[in-house]
Order: sequence, then C-alpha cells, then structure tokens
Amino acid sequence: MQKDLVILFFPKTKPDNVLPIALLKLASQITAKGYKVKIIDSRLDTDYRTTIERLIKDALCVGISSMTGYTIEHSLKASRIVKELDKKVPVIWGGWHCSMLPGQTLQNEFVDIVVRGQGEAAIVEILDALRSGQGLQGIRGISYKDAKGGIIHNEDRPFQDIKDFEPVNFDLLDISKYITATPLGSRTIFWNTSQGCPYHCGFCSTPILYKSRWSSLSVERILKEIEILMERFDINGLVFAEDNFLADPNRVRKLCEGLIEKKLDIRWSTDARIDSVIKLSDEFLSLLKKSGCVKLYLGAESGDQEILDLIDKYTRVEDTVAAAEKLHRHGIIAELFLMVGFPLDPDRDLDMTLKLIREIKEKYPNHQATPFIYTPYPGTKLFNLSVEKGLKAPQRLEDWINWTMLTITTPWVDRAYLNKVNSLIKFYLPFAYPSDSLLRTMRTFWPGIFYRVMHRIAHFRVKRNFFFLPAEWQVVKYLYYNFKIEHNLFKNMPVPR
Ligand code: B12
Ligand code: SF4
Repeated sequence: MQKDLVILFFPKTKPDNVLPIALLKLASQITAKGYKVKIIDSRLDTDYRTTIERLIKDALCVGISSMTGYTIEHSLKASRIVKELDKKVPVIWGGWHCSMLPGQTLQNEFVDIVVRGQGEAAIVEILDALRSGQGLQGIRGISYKDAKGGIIHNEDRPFQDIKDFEPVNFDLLDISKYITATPLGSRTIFWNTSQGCPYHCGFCSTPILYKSRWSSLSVERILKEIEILMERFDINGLVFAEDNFLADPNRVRKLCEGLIEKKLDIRWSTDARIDSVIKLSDEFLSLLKKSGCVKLYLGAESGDQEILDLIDKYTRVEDTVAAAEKLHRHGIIAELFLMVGFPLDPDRDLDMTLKLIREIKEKYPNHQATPFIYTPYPGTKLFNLSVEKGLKAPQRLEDWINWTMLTITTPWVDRAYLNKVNSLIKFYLPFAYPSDSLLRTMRTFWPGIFYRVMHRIAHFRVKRNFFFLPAEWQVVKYLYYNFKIEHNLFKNMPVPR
C-alpha cells in the first residue's frame, strides 16, 4: 500500500502559544490534494518522539519548519528522530532559516530536501514526485541531495499570489489550544492575511524570502475567515501576524468597512510602516479605530537617521514622532520596534534611539517603545556588511541555535554596551515610564515607597542619559536574581524576547 501521510513538525518558539499558521496553511493544501496530514506542535506535544514513532510507518515524508535561532534545536531533534526510526523517510525543511542557507542546511545529515520561500505549491509537487517515484528535478524553489549526496539547487520558484491557494481547513489543528487572553481580548489569536512586503529594508529577511513581492487574500475571504474564527472559536481579539498589513491601504479600508458592516466586534492589532501611517488621513484613522484597531506595531527601527539610511528604511526620525502623534490623536496605541547596536556607531545609535524614546514617552505616555539588540540575519544586506565588520557566521546548521538577540555578541558591541541595553530594557525604561499596573503599585504604601524611589532615579537617569555607576541597577539585579522576588516586585518588567 502506498504511503500517503505527511507529518508536519513545528519547533519550540518563544513565545510558545502562537498558532503555527505556516503549517496549517500547508496542511490545507496537502489535504486538498488527497494526502493525509498530521501536524505535530512540539510546544504542545512535548513527547513528540512517541508520536513520531507511532506515525512513521505510514509517513511518506516529514516536513519541518525553521527559523534562525533556538527553533533549530527542536527542528534538528525531530529530524534526527525520523532518521533513527526510518532512514528512508525523506525529511523536508521549509521556512525562514533554511530558505536563506539551503546548501548549509543540506550539509546536515538529517535533512534531505529544502523548500526555499513559499511552501504551498512546492510541497505538493514534492509529494507527487515522492509518491510516483519520479525525481525532484524540475521542481522549482527546492534544493536537495542527489543519490550520491551532492547538493542540487533547482531554479527559483516565482512568488505566487496567495489567492491561488486552497482555503484554510480549520479542522486540521485544535485551534482552541492557541487562543489566549491578551489586552486585545480574552480570546485572542494570531492570524495572517497577506504574505511578503514590497520594501527591502537591509536587516530584514522578508524581502529576500519573498523577493520584495506582496500579495493578499481577497477582502471577502479575509472577512469569511474572521467570521469562522469568531463563530467557531469565539475569538474576540486578533493579531494580524504579517509583515506589512498596510501595504495596500485600499484593502485595509475595505476590510475595516467590512468588519463594521458585518458587525464583527473584534479588537485587533498589526504591524505597520511609519510612512504608511503618516500617509493615512484622519478619516482613515477613525475608520481603523472604529473597526477595532487597538494597537499598531511600528517599524521605527532607530532614532539615528544615519542608521535609517543605512538600512534603506526610507523614513526620517521625525516621521516616527509624527506617526506617534497621529495614532495618539485617534486613540490607537503605537508600540515602536527599535534596534540598537548596529555595525556603524553603536554608541551614537543608542544615544539617538534613547532620545527618540524619551520624546515619545514624554509626549505620549500610552505609547510603548523598547530597544532590542540588532541581530544580523543570514541572507540580508546588513548581514553581509556585518561579516565585513568582523562578524563570524556559523558554518554548521546546529551552530545557529544560539543565534538569538540574547546570546550572540556582535564584535562591534562590548559587554558594557550589552549590560547598559539590558538595564534599559529590564529596569530604567519601565521604571522611568511606568505602566498603569506599575503606577498602581507605586501608589501603595509598601512596596510603593521602593517603587517611587526607583522611578525617580530611573527617570532622572533616562532624561539626562546619565548612566554612570548604576548602583540601583545592581541592587535590582541582585534582588531579581538572588531572591526570586520577581513575581511581586518585577511582575511588570518586560522580559526581552
Ligand atoms: C508569527 C511570527 C512569530 C511567532 C511564531 C513564529 C512562526 N514561525 O510562526 C513568534 C511570536 C513565536 C515569533 C517569534 C520570533 N520571530 Co517571528 N514572525 C512571525 C511573523 C509575523 C508571521 C509568521 C507567519 O506565520 N507567517 C505566515 C506563514 C504562512 O508564512 P511563513 O511563516 O513564511 O511560512 C511560509 C514559508 O516560510 C514556508 N514554510 C514555513 N515552514 C515550512 C515548513 C515546510 C515543511 C515547508 C515545505 C515550507 C515552510 O511555507 C509557508 C507558506 O508559504 C513573521 C513575519 C511574516 N510575515 O511571516 C515573523 C518572523 C518569522 N519572525 C522573525 C523573528 C526574527 C522572530 C524572533 C527571533 C524575534 C525576536 N527578536 O525575538 C522571535 C523568535 C522566534 C523563535 N526562534 O522562537 C523573522 C524571522 C527571520 C529569520 N531569518 O528567521 C520574521 C520573518 C520577521 C522578519 N521580517 O524579520 N514570530
Ligand atoms: S522591515 Fe518591514 S517594511 Fe522593511 S522589508 Fe521587512 S517587512 Fe518590509
């Protein structure tokens, strides 16, 4: 009997409760073509070895998702398990990391095939080839090992409009496991309505993976999917997890009008470019708000114009302030994504970014802004510049596991720099500009006294950009790490992702 089961594996991520949208979309294509699918999410099925053992005898192949960083650990573990159980079952990797480094990924003994970029059409063609025994030559957008172990890279697959793909089959996963309470709503889920982005920012993997192309589902289909999520799963909060939600403002206008017309009462958030926001009219922003938009994550990136120019952002620092003002006026919260520690002049970019954060927080206290350490991602323009500046890139798949913002050290930033950024993220910024819950604690007698003192010191330091002898940070760190009192004292402190 011919095997027709496809196992799709999703590795551990941080945070760990986000719907594996990629695998659900792939599974929907696969089942529409008559194959069976089992999605294993290692975040829910921690004993995934047993599950793979149970299923492997029927498996035509195993597909595994990858991102640069610690997700590779479990993607690799699962690949090893498959090969230990049955060497003949092909292991296919797809997603962000292996698309950037297909050759290096295939050098690993447990990986047979890499799908570069969009997976929907490629995976189905691979399955047909595996089932019929035809070779993989001619399947565009994939790389693989031939019979002698040589690595073959087939030609690229053109970016395909996502409207061509089969509708999502919501029965292929237990959606209820991915619904969480967030400030958006008691039952929030991540969803996705478009793919790619027409821009080409130098630090970002998207323009490389999707060749600076963008496409969207029709507004009718998006509304239908939202209706399903609301009716079947009682969703009341939605994070549109995409790169450039506002790439086509007309689509967003129609979507918002549709949400209002259909009385779909949902609170939502998404990512947006700064220049897209400043182009929006007041009438458009009111429509966004009315349709349930609560928050926009803005790719502000830096407060240093030289960095914005270096990364081909095509925005100005003052545009960020203007976008924040517009959103504030319409009651939409802006959360600024910012990075520091670029390979140009890290001290200056930190100072300028801190200046931008100060300006935003002093003017619009409800907006949020946190700086993260710049992590070079393979395949991007800035990664190549980073290598020129002395960055040592891992040479083996397994060495990318520690390639995360919290663990890599780029040669142009030293320990003191990292400590300063860490103290800003974990202590100075949240205490200088306290959240509502921190403010409530500050109003109590005890530990309110401690909080008020810390707030004053943190505010003084951030305002004057004066971080000489940060004794209070040492005290906080000592309490935080040694007395494990974080639940009471630090419950409002953001943990860097
Ligand atoms: C939701 C999301 C998350 C979620 C879930 C991650 C996930 N993999 O789904 C969470 C919140 C966990 C997350 C975390 C992070 N994320 Co994130 N995230 C996203 C986001 C916004 C959407 C992902 C998504 O579901 N897209 C929709 C699906 C349909 O598209 P897709 O994932 O690209 O999948 C397609 C192909 O890649 C391929 N494919 C994928 N898997 C497989 C498997 C097989 C077998 C095959 C054949 C094909 C295939 O086919 C799919 C369909 O076409 C993307 C940006 C984006 N627009 O995609 C960033 C993105 C993936 N994240 C990114 C980053 C940097 C991070 C963080 C490192 C951020 C940080 N500083 O901490 C963390 C850490 C992640 C970790 N290592 O645990 C980068 C990845 C860069 C890279 N080279 O890996 C992206 C691309 C953002 C960006 N533009 O820089 N993220
Ligand atoms: S950073 Fe945002 S705007 Fe720039 S290329 Fe990536 S997804 Fe597009």
